[in-house]
Amino acid sequence: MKDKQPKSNTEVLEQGGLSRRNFLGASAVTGVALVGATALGSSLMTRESWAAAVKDAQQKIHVAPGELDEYYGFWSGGHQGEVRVIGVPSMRELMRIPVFNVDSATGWGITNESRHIMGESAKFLNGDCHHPHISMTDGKYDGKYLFINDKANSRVARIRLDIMKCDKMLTVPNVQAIHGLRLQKVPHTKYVFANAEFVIPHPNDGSSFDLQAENAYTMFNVIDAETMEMAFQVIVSGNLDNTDADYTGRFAAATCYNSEKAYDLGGMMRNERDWVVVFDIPAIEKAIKAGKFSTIGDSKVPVVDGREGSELTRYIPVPKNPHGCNTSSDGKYFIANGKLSPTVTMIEIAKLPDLFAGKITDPRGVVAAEVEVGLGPLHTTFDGRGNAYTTLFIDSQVVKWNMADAVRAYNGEKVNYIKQKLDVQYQPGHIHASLTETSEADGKWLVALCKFSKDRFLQVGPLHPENDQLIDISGEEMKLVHDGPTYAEPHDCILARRDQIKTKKIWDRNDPFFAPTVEMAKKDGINLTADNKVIRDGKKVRVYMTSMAPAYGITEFTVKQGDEVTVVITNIDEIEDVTHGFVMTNHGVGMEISPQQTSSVTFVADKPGLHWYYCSWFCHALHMEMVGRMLVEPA
Ligand code: CUK
Ligand code: CUA
Ligand code: CA
Repeated sequence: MKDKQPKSNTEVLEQGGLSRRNFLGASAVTGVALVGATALGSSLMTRESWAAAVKDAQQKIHVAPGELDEYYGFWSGGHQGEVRVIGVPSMRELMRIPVFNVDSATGWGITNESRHIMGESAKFLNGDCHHPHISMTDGKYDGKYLFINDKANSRVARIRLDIMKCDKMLTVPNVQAIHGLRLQKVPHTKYVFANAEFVIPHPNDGSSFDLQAENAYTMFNVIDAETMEMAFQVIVSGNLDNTDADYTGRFAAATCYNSEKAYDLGGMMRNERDWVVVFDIPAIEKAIKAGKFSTIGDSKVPVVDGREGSELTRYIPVPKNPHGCNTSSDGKYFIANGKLSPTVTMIEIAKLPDLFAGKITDPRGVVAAEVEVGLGPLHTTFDGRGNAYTTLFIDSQVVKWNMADAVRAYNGEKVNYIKQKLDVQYQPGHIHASLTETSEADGKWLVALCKFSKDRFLQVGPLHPENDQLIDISGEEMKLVHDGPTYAEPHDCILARRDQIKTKKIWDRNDPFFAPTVEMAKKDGINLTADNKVIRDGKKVRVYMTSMAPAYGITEFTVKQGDEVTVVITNIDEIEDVTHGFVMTNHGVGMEISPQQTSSVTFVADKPGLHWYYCSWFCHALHMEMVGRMLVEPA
């Protein structure tokens, strides 16, 4: 049984062509056989006991008005670019955190403070985020930061969870498309691990399309989590999809679906096995310390070569175009999800030191089990009780399987490791159980993030919402308890206990978020919490004002046509829900100024005339009256 080559389901793909309907139809046949072999408890339930179970589950998710959710959920906003904060189990949306998008309400991407954080990449108006992950200490969430990737523009951003704002953004140099992203768990999140997906030529100077050449590669990127600067990069063979880190602090692993270095679908599916690449982080650090690195072009980032044969990495063959890479919460396994193979591969982390030391010579020797779970396994999550839950994209199911039983079955024992298969609606990608990425996985809630949705919600035109389904996993059986429509496209989410996230109610005046603006004011001799002053500096005009409900400190000012105007507002209200806004009509300018915050925005006063500005957050009974006028004198 060991090392058998499971039947690839690429045939399924090929038979059905690429039509999604055929795709699902063809797979259903194979799916039936699998389900039949593993008779499910739920199918034996009576209608009455089913109804009672549903009612019980529904009561569990009911969070009454005024009551608080048990968990903070952070949802990726996908190619919409933001992060959303959702209460679990109510699935109520609590907040949105703009990151790789432009946000009209808060002025993210418009204000000077946000553009300073975005740096040069502020010129991009789009993003594509996938993987939100919370910083950890000793394998548990410390609630400090949340990190997220931008595949579209090769960026990684950090969100400070005390204020729920993005405070750092880094464009990863020398690579294209940051996809997989995970954090070092132990001893703490010193590093952010970020996979660059696409193979490109180096130098990428427009002289070559060739991906097979020696100088065509992609890299595993390691970022210092505190400074948000690049620590180092590792050249890999093939490409990189998803990644995760272990609980010893030594290893990170990543899946590769394009070991072929192909440029098209057929080519990328040629090999029956691709691989998981494992990185020995301390060994890489040591090599860099010893000066064994190079650099690329103008970049100062140390680059080591971790391609097949390197001492710094190991390549473990796994079938076929693997996707998700998940560390089990017991710390035992890296699990690679087969995607085009109906299997998951369990890589035994405890054996990796021997693989690196050469005591195990065949990389497949670290495979603890490779078991069939169903068609199109994409991602796996854990309940802390020895069970794993894998999404089956093609079967549109979540399969619950027991890890210890899977290893026994792989070693030839007759045990049924499949515990349950639950239909979801449909085509699930990521899956996430509460606290699953930590040693505290508590096995209470499971979110299955389904691609699109059909016949589940009111019709909203040709574009369908996604469907993030909430499943109760606290008992023996998974129970679907809630359908959560979401906008394009969460990919992934993360749940933390509410006591693990500590937020500020009002801004600290010394917050680094607006420190550059405070610095500018200081040079202008301005006391931001008291002064209301217009300062002219050649063609530049800086308007400093306070705001206190329901009035701005300055209600009229005059500039000349063509002036570059910077409006700096400090909200001196100290009551926690009195956020003000500033909108200059017909200038594309709007922003949030929460209590004790300073916000600023710069625009060109290019239209002569009188222009009203107004407060955009409903701060007071006289909110509508919170206005002012700018007079632009013709040049
Ligand atoms: S990926 Cu989208 S479903 Cu970007 Cu984590 Cu798997
Ligand atoms: Cu201030 Cu509305
Ligand atoms: Ca492949």
